[in-house]
Amino acid sequence: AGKGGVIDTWLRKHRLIYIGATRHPFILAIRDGTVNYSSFKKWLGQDYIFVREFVAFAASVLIKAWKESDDSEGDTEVILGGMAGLHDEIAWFKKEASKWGVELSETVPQKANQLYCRFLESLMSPEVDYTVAITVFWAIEAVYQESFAHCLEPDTNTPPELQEVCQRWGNDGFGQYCHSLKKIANRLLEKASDDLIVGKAGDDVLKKAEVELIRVLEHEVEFWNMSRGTA
Ligand code: HMH
Repeated sequence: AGKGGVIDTWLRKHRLIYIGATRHPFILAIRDGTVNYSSFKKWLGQDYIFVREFVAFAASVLIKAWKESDDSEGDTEVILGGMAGLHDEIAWFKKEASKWGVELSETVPQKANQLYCRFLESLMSPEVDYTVAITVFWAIEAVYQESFAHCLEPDTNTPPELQEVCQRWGNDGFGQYCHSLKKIANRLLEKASDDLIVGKAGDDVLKKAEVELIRVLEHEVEFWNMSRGTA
């Protein structure tokens, strides 16, 4: 891969869908202060359901990292740190839901959410390569990091009551964590492309990682669409 690694090469190649996921009208509405609060509440309830599913996916990635190697690179610590973050996030969702009057126990997953969760479930299988799974894991976290960090830039009109939400994924610590995940993914993708050169089975892994990355971006767009009530 060229400079910046495999991931940046793919993001350049699939730029439009990446922009679609990280600069969605729902995010732009938060950023310019025109967000519809019923959309926000819908997103909150649906994302809580998604995050619970995402915890199980994270656990499956952790197991793959642990099986993969001697872990001299410290992959499991990074993933475990992410899981600790998800633990906080679940508590935060409960607090936030009660603040906004969203009844989580009565929230039912909508179609786009169900499809996204089903997609995650398919990737929890032991047959799915660690390289593919960590690429997906990075992409899911990175979309939220990019999206919410965009709402915290100078000269935005993000409403004060939504600043904390944006901080959750837009803060520097979360940015660092996403960077660590990206480094792991790039390292493994680089290895898969080296395997390709020496005639080992790297082609399948690379192709699948790229395909699943695009699927993540598509699911993220659908997820935002659902929150806005356009899907
Ligand atoms: C739909 N994508 C969705 N929800 C999230 N909470 C994240 C990504 C980031 O964890």
